[in-house]
Amino acid sequence: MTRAAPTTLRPTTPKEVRDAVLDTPGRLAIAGAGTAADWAGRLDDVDATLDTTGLTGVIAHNPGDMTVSVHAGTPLRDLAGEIGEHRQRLALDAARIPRGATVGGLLATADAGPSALVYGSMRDLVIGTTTVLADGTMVRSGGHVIKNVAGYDMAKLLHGSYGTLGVLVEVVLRLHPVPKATATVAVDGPLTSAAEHTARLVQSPLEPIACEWISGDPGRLLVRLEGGESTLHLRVDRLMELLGDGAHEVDDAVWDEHAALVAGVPGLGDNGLGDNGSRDNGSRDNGSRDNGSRDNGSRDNGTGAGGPAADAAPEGAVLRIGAAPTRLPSLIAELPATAVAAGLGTGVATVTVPGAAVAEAHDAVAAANGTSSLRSRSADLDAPAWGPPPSGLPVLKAIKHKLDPDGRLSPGRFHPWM
Ligand SMILES: Cc1cc2nc3c(=O)[nH]c(=O)nc-3n(C[C@@H](O)[C@H](O)[C@H](O)COP(=O)(O)OP(=O)(O)OC[C@H]3O[C@@H](n4cnc5c(N)ncnc54)[C@H](O)[C@@H]3O)c2cc1C
Repeated sequence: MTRAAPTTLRPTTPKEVRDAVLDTPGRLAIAGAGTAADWAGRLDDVDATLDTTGLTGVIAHNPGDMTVSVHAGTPLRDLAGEIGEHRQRLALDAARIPRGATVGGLLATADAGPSALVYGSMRDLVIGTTTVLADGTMVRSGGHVIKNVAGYDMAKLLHGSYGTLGVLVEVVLRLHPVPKATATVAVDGPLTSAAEHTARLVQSPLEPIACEWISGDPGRLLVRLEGGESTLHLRVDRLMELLGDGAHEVDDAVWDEHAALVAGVPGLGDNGLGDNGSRDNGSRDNGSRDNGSRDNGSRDNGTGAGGPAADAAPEGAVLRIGAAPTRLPSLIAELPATAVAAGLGTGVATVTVPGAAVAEAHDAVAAANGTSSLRSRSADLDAPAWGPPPSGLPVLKAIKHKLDPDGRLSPGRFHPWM
């Protein structure tokens, strides 16, 4: 095992992880690539950090079964490159994948991107995990087939656990084919009209992969389609008809602006979609279906270049909120949001609000029967990471107590709940 710093342990095998957990008394932080280090509750003081970025690589890829097992510290963009050779992908397009987010980190933070509308989140894509618990026990759950779970479904428990229940060392994932072609259609307008469009689209046979509204003046709805090279343009034409005047096909680079909003750093995209009203409305509708039919879904695989700068400081505080899709637009309208990326089909949105408004925003989301968590914020902001405690909190506490009775792992992440 290599020690990168006195208090940082960087194991390279599951056994080394177990040894690190057993040999290190006291409290442990678990870190991946650090792309979500400031999400959720701030870590309390710890005695050591267990860095999982030495646990990398594919363990087994079964192209015929469309499953892959990987070491948890593998950056998803690296995995995308390997399985992409077989024209397969993990159908997850979380905004931070191009910045190096690891498979384990994406699972532990319950992260997902716009295509969750069709493919779900990591929760739906993981079919097995191997985890080291606080007492050194190595727990294996699931595997390369779906129907083999017994006892706790650890993969589901670990989804969104923020390193508080155990150290993920291996993850088995179900894969999807890389689409032959993708296209994105945009139409400018406020959130309310975007929500109306989305309500019609998700009922239509067009099967949009993503319906996301990004804020601006007046804002813009982005709709992504996937399909065969010879037929996609027909669906694009039909989609533009349904969306009406002003709808036009845009380059995939528009999703960089979306990713920047999700990271709380709007305006980093280079495609003229900033809040300055200088959108190149329609100019990208170049009629070039060939250009629109990009052939590899590389953005979905997280291999696209660009995305928000890793170290750009968010303006205000970034909250991830979830609510019933029908309730989401009115909920967002209530919030003092300065930037929004809203999944109008999924009900999941990322909003940037002034730091002083975080507690009030949590309350508004809870009042709408939604959930919220704090993502990025400035270092000096003292704001609650989570909203009012959920009714299931005693069950969460009992599970935490069962798996980590001494509270060694990632203390503080669920503050103020536990
Ligand atoms: C790795 C793996 C192995 C599996 N192995 C088997 C197996 O061997 N045999 C088998 O029959 N099924 C198996 N299943 C499926 C089994 O977990 C259930 O069928 C599954 O929970 C329901 O699937 P779902 O996707 O509809 O809901 P899920 O994605 O599991 O759940 C959706 C939501 O509903 C909640 N929920 C689900 N079920 C209930 C419930 N009964 N009460 C309250 N809330 C609930 C969940 O907490 C979650 O919030 C397996 C699933 C996985 C991931």
